[in-house]
Amino acid sequence: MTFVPQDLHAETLAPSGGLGARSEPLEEFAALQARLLSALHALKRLAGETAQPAVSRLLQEMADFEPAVTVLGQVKSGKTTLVNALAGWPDLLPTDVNPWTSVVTSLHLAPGSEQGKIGARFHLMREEEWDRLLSRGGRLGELAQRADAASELEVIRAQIGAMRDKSRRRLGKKFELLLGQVHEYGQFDRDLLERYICLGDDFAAPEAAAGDTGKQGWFADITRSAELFLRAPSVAVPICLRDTPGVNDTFLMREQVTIGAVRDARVCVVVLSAHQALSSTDLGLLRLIAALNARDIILFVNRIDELSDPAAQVPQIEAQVRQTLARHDGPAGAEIIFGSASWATRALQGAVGDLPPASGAALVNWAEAALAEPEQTPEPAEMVWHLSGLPGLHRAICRQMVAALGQPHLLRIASAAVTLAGGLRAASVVQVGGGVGRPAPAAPADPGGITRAFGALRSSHASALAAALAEAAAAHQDRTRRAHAGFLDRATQSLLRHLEQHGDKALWSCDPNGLRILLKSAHAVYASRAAAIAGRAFKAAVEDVAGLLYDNFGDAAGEIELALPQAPEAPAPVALAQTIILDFNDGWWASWWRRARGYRAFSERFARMIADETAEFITQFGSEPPRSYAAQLMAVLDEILSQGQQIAATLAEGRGMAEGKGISGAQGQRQAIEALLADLRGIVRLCDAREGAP
Ligand SMILES: Nc1nc2c(ncn2[C@@H]2O[C@H](COP(=O)(O)OP(=O)(O)OP(=O)(O)O)[C@@H](O)[C@H]2O)c(=O)[nH]1
Ligand SMILES: [Mg+2]
Repeated sequence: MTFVPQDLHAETLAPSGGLGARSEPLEEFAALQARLLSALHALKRLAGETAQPAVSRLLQEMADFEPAVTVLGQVKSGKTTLVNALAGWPDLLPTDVNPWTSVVTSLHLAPGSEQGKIGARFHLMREEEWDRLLSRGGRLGELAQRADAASELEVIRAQIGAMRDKSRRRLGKKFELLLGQVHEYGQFDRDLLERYICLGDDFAAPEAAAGDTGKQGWFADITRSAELFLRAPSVAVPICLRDTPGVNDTFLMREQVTIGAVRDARVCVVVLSAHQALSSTDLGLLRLIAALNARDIILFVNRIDELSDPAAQVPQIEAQVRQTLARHDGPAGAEIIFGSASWATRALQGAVGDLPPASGAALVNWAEAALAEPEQTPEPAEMVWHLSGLPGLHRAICRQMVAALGQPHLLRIASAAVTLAGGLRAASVVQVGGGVGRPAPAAPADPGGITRAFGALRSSHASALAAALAEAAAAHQDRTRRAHAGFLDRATQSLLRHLEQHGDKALWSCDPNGLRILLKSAHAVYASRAAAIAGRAFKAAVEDVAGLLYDNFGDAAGEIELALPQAPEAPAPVALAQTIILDFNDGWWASWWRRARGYRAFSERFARMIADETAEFITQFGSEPPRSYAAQLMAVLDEILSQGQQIAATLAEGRGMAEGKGISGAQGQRQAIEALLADLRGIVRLCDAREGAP
């Protein structure tokens, strides 16, 4: 057997019939997805004019589904190299010591038999975003304003200023015009990517004359996001791979961008460098990891090729990473995979013969530890690929992708399809009437009356849910405020103790992570309450819809299986990860301390200052997550009622059809619907079983 790395990659991410292919979760998912798709097409054929648009909507949702994997992590840990290797495309995105990634880049990979770059879209920052970063009113601007000399914030202010000057100088008059633009290309190459997504090392240095738009990094500092569209034989279903800038404590420019990118991420790969894996200096990254949902995170410790003795060092690094995570309230039990994107790249390029000597020695050392029993001499590239950790990472990603995204998506669509098919079956009962031994349907309903009745249901359920969620949100705000007050209180107590014991000469500092932990648990309480409230509201709505259908269509309505949707999970409280002034313990704090010393009512001033510094953060945290989650939940409720109304229309249509169609035609239709329903229920069961699986 000749080994082609690309194919091996294809087998792991998207098995195409090779060894162990059937066990791959993504492969099973793709098969189930195909089955649901053909059932939906059958449903569309059976549906009358009234029900067809609803089926088309489900088909559209199937077509739009694109699970995403977000790669984040330490600066220069090899995120981009890893993203390329995951895509099976070693030199796709630019990686190097310089340039470095400065924007969130989404690779939209669509299955295809041949690799191809089919388009690129770049969003440039909007005026407001730029302003928010730079202006005095902006968060960073504000932080920088308060910064005293020699503080980290001074560095940020300098960075912001340099960036603005550089962009303005370089782009000249075009600068204002460019803001907010979207640039689209039918093709892309490395030069184009470098112009938009990489900042070079000439970052603060003088640069080329205005008009030279071909240079690396030309638009990078005003680009907000990049989307690249590709065909890849390595994927079984459309997938989005998202590369993000490194999380770096002193380079806050991109913090908001990265936080925004992980806000809704359910599959996060956190990349660390083996030689300095997660120390307590990685505060920005630790904050982000701690704010994400623990089960959504997979850790990849990269660059083990740079270790002198990986076999011995890997277990030590793992212990140290888990310890650091535990200390920072992070996911200490998360899956940790060790590997080397460098080795993966070599394997993909078929260039494993000329590894640098140190890397080769590390490989041999790691092979002894990682390969349980020497296999029957695998091909070198195959062995390197295996040792690179990529197959294990693929598996973990696929598992997580199917469990967190794929399976709930199929379950939702299949359940909606069962309801629609049940509506069709009921319509056929209406047509057949007593002919198949069922009671005759109730007296013909008045369509205008049904529409009005649904209108009334919709508004009463919507206002009930909105009111209950508003109450939960108010309780959340209250808990948030109390957490804030409790934090201030404890911090002040601790300050007083410090003053008693050490006087005001010794510097004391205040760690805001206690506040974050309190807020995170407040958020968890809110999320589970809101989900429970929504669950009850959904159930009540489904019951009322069933009642309304029964009142209008009699026993025929009993044929319908109304789906009871689950409340979607609340997004992780990633806003907690943003840097607040208290995160900076150096310059500004020392100087505040110096200035404040000797003042009376020291602790009072302290409490006021901390309260001021955290007020906006607290207000925002108290209101924003409930607002966005409530909108999500209200949309699900609306869907239940639309679906009910849809079915009423289908039933009314069935009654109309009864006059035109013979009984045998209706019975044939009924048999086809029965078969389809059985298939759809089978799909629902499979999705449900998976949901219950660990
Ligand atoms: N030795 C070794 N080098 C690696 C590995 N992965 C990446 N590199 C190198 O490290 C440098 C940085 O890699 P990138 O992939 O650009 O790292 P990054 O994390 O995306 O960097 P930023 O986006 O700037 O934070 C490049 O020169 C890569 O070739 C690895 O596993 N081992
Ligand atoms: Mg990068």
